[in-house]
Amino acid sequence: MRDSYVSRVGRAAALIARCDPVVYEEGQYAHALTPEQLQSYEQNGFLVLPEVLTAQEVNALREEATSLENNPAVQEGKEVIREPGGTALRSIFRVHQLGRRLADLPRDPRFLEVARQILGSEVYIHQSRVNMKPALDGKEFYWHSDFETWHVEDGMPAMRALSCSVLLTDNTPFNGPLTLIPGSHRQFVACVGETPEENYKTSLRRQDIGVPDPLSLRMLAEQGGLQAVTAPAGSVVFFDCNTLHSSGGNLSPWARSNVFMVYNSVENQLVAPFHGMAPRPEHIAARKDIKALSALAVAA
Ligand code: 6CS
Ligand code: FE
Repeated sequence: MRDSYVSRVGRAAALIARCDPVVYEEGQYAHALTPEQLQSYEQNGFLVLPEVLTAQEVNALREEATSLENNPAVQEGKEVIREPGGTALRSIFRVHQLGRRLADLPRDPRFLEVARQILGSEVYIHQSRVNMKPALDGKEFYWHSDFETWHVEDGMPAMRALSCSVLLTDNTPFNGPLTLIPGSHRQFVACVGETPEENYKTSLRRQDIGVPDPLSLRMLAEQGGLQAVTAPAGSVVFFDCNTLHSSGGNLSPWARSNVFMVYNSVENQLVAPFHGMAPRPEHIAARKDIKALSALAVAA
């Protein structure tokens, strides 16, 4: 398969114009967003929907995430990533297969229909996680494009995936909110440096490889600005797989906990990772038994 987005091949950084649509099938495959919302997503590479979930729904989800966090079997499991330089939990992966409410979440029509509309096809979960960003201790996630990693390390062919982040706590200016560069999804930043073997064992704690160079970052930020998603618990952010984003450390005494569900088109299933790397494990990048998600009869 031709590699349209060559990155981490030792050469200098480069900007490659996106050659994939942002919204597929002109947004006609399903009907969830208004034309204005769809246009805003297409333009910026993300869309914030405030307070989609009720307080009761969010509390139940947060309780389930907390019980996973405190579950000794989960704590010892491969899905847990701890903060760099410490032991506090940073992320739990594959949460949509670990908790009941979290299992229903990707099939909630309020999210699934948006993903089907934007990706213009049936969809499945490529990856899910809860990023806990604990109080006083949650470290940053440096600037990156998820697609750059999913393309190079997971063999995701095209930019036909998106993340749906459900805020389990208020995201404020003080607890490390998700921050995005509007419009950055239109340029693929080819990164410098070679990928070490089993890179995920360190990159999920602190990502040093596959991050954009300062000049490209600055150029895209000067074009699109920076937007922090400060919103109440229960709000939802949809962002394109290639939109540059980061989040700062959390020095506030309140956690910033968000669930991330990554929807991939069934037409965009993973192939062998580009540049001959070994595939990452199933709990980080789904390859087996891929089935299109069916919507729950009613919202979870
Ligand atoms: O490597 C990955 O798949 C993960 N890395 C980051 C920093 N964001 C996306 C994803 O969770
Ligand atoms: Fe990310």
